Amino acid sequence: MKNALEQIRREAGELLSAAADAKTVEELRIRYLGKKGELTGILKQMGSLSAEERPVMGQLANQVREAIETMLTEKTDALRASALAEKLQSERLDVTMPGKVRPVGSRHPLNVVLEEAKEIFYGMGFTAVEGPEVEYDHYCFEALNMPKTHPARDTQDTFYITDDIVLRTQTSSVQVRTMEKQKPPIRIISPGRVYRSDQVDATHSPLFHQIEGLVVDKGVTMGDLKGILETFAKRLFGEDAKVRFRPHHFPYTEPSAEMDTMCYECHGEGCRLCKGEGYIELLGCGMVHPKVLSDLGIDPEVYSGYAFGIGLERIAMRRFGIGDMRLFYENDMRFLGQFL
Ligand code: 2NM
Repeated sequence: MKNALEQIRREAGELLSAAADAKTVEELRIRYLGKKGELTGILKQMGSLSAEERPVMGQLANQVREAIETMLTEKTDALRASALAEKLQSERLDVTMPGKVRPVGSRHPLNVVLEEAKEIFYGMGFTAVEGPEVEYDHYCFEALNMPKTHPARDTQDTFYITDDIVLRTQTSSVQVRTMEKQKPPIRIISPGRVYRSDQVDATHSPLFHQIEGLVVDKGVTMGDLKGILETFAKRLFGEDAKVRFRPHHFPYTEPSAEMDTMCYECHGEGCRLCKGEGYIELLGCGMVHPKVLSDLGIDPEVYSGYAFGIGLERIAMRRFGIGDMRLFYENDMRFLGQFL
């Protein structure tokens, strides 16, 4: 029995030192110390021993048990320690490594100018209104005093979806929708995408952006229109900006005008950029045509209004000195990254 006990201690020691994981260690614990384990098996045979031998063997058996328990604990600790060491090694963080460069985005130049223009108009009491880009012919043309046969409806310039539905060519459609729903006073801007069947070049694109404005109230005059637009130009281009108004024609305004800003290249002298004029066209505007108002149920004898339309691309080009409109749509980071 003494030999058997020593054999167990030796064998358990060898197997434990070879054990490579917690599962094997647990299997060995059950094999040697469990209820049906080898040590228990030996202890069960103690009954057959003599009275002198029994305490000696009992003591030896306890020593073997303790020895195996110690080895199990040590092995478990060793396995835990090496697992931890491995984890620390594999998850090691080198805080001295250079950081990853994450490029910071910037606003699109059209958004920069859009936000600026909105802020300027908000400051003058306007509210922004949006509307559909796919629009009924009625809101885009008919309600703006351009019946089917009107020359301003040159089919070349419009994308037709059906006979009655178009891609809006200006955001005036949004203003018509507003006048239809809301009674004066009205004081809105309508920024948004517009579409025209234009050939792409440095100053044309089939998709571009507009901000239109509309004010309808009692006693609104052309003087109000001029004041608002001159203020807008000064806020946008600087207090020294000079503007001038020229007579023009739009079917939906009467009288109509175009507003120019003094050429930023020659300061009014006349040069190649402004074609000798000293001024460059910035926007169209006018007093809302009485027929447009009355068709929408607004009495032109009581109310009057002014409206204007500004191309966002044109403002951005002038503001940043951009020579070619196509740059706005090409998503070239070398271009886009310049407008923070
Ligand atoms: C422009 C120029 C002049 C305009 C007119 C209207 C409406 F709906 F009141 F009739 N909205 N926008 C207008 C007037 C637009 O763009 C160059």
